[in-house]
Amino acid sequence: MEKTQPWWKTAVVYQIYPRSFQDSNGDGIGDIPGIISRLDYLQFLGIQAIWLCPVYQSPNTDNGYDISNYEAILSDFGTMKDMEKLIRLAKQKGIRIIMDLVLNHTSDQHHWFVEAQKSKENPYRDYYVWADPINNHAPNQLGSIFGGRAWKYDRITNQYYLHLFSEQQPDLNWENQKMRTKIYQMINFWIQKGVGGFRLDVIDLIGKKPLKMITGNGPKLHNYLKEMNRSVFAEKDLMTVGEAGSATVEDAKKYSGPDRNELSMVFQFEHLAIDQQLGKEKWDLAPLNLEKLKQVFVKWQVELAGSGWNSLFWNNHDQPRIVSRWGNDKQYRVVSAKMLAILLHMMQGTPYIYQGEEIGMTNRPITDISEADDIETINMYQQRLNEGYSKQAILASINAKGRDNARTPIQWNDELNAGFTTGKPWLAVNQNYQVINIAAELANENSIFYTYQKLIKLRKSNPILSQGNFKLLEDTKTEVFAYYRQLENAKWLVVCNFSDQINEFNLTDDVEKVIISDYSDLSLAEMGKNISLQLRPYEAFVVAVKA
Ligand code: TEU
Ligand code: CA
Repeated sequence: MEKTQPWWKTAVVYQIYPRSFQDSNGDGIGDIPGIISRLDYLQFLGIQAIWLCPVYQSPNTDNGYDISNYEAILSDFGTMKDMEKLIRLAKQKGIRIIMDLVLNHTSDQHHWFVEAQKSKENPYRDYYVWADPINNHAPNQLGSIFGGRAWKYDRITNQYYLHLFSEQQPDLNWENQKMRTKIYQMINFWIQKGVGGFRLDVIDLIGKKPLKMITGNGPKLHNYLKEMNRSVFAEKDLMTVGEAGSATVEDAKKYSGPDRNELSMVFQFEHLAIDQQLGKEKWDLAPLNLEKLKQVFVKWQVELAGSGWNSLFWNNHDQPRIVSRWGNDKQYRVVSAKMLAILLHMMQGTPYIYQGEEIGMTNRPITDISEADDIETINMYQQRLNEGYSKQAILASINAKGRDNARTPIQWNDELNAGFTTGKPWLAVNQNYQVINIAAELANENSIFYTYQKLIKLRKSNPILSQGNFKLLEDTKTEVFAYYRQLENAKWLVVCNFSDQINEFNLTDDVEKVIISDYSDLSLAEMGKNISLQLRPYEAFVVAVKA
């Protein structure tokens, strides 16, 4: 057991996608003054940090993940003054701002790339990844994550540049020491502004060796992270979380091991790959396999304990809404959203709440591609049409997995545009806002919101959650996901019915106290030892039991 824990081990982080959070000036785009106006709400929810998706200057090919100036704020979002004010006012409320660092690539409009394109001799040329044609073709078959080839031909210099994402997102060359130094200076610029940490976009890609077809987990990846740590993070009480889609448990230990001096933790995606066909793309849907989901969580919980740190999340701005994905967004929306929250927030790690998750916001289905905004979705649609898929099949994939599902405006109330804007929202508001909105949640003491509020409080005040060990109950029905957390004499039992059916659960412990439950009428009196409980649809509870 650790004596003094870093703050982020008992923290819950709230993710804001600024474009969709709160508009303050009627242009239909969420902005920094809008976030400032909602800090009271976030403080009431109880979170300790905000992960703010990119707010830097950007032509918005990929909604801010294509940065043209790391040290300027996109005018749609406000000014640097607004940003400084956000950092200051949030801090006064005990909330730290975690900036999103996109270090694998820039926008093609970043002045480094504008220069680099001019000639092979330009001093910025080597900041990016260039290669000669082979037999008048791209150097190899490497594909872009957003579709098509990852190499783009440049006529002026007769070379190709690498873009693992869109053509407008050229990849930075991390082998270039000067470029790395500039990046570290930029990170220090933000540290001096008083931010609480960083989320590092696709950080597993920076060690790429594209001519050898290596993208994730390249040979020098961890050297770069150690150098970055020495140059900027060391001794500064910052929280750092790297997005690492390729990370296995062994990799995560390297990134987040207590003696490794790299990052606080990583986002791994193994649990979110379970509903896609093996070896295929996320669009190739497969039903959720609950046994597999349990195995994955158990593996990460048990194997990272003491030798790394987990991030815990169901959602982000790239993922569909969890209540629509693995809960039930119709009859059992409220109770299934609470079950999913309880299941995740009782584990060891740092939980992340993606905006709107705390009120059970749902996916937003579309009937025509013209309703889509996201570049990944639009590119995939074109590509699959060319490959002969039916429109209907492609739209079904988009409605299940498309990134716009999570990007619709936050539903604040039942008024015009859900209270998000007085103008025309950049992306249509989900039509269910009259039923699902924050004002309604706050007015109802049994709402999803108050479950999240309570979970955040529990984590802050119960070391068992941050430090206790984890053990799965093996002898349950597949649909029942149950585990113990234990720290010295304290022992908690977490029981979740991951199903819209009634399921039996045999209680073998002496129950002392109910910690939290998703049905408000759960009674301790009915919870004797060796009793068979009939768990209701999506019923979840946590009880303290005799150790
Ligand atoms: O996402 C990484 C990434 O690879 C995603 O594109 C992911 O594969 C897919 O969207 C979800 O299945 C990060 C950012 O989170 C994303 O928003 C950016 O588009 C991307 O990097 C490029 O910067
Ligand atoms: Ca605005």
